[in-house]
Amino acid sequence: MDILNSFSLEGKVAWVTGASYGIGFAIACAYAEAGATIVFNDINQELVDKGLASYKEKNIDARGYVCDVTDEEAVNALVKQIEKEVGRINILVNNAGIIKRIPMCEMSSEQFRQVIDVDLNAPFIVSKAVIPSMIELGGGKIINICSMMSELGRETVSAYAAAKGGLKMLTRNIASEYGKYNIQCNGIGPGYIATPQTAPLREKQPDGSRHPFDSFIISKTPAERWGSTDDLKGPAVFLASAASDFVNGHVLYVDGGILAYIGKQPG
Ligand code: NAP
Ligand code: GCO
Repeated sequence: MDILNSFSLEGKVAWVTGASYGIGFAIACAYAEAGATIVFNDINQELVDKGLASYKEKNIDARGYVCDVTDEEAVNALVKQIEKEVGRINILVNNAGIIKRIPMCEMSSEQFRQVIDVDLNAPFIVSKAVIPSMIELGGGKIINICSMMSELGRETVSAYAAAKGGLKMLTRNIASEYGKYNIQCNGIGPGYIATPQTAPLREKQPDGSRHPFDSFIISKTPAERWGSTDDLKGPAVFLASAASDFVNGHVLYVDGGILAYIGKQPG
């Protein structure tokens, strides 16, 4: 296979969870450009319809389904429906996620549990639902959307960091347990990306100045900018394609260098 063809996703069915917009949407668009058939879900019909319209604007004939990824029964039913209506799933991206920014001692155990449920339990549920069919197909690709918080902590994101740290280890464990079936499970660890999820961290101040956290991230990023969802497309196609068939259990950080950098010196 020549090197460019090794990045092709022609003939593949890719399911990206929570992909009506944001990072999931960008990854799905990249997969469509690489030749894959796109399937996505979101938590309600309004979001699915919004996503379908967005994909249509890009001439992508995506299939959208309403499904809460924390609901194991709904996920198992959806996998059967996708296999019947579209085909068996070759590529799964566990993208759906939430964050609650609350100081830990002010966070209720229910709030903590909600984040763990979406960001960690759901990737377990969805991966478990698709792996048997991937084994029958002779292999597959699972990509878990991890985070800087798979490696680092910060104030107010205890649940999210615990979930994303766990997701890194779930990634490694799926790789370990199912690599013999030619299933590669890897993670993408986006840095700080401009999406609705991080909008509160970038809001302009009343005086028009930058949000303090915005300035902080610029000082912690060698690239001196926030990432865009476009920055994730190439790495996501690589991990979904034959080009990465011997890459397994790896978390590819797409962070502009944050994890390598102590931070800009003052002055
Ligand atoms: P986003 O804008 O909040 O989008 C997340 C998507 O997941 C939304 O469509 C959301 O629907 C959906 N979702 C949430 N809970 C769900 C559930 N139970 N079932 C089905 N869908 C659900 O987030 P994003 O910034 O694109 O991030 C996508 C992923 O990347 C997340 O896992 C996030 O943790 C991770 N990440 C983001 C960044 C960043 O800087 N943005 C960096 C590193 C990692 P609703 O609109 O209903 O919430
Ligand atoms: C936060 C941000 C981050 C990003 C991302 C960084 O509040 O610190 O939301 O958690 O979402 O996970 O990689």
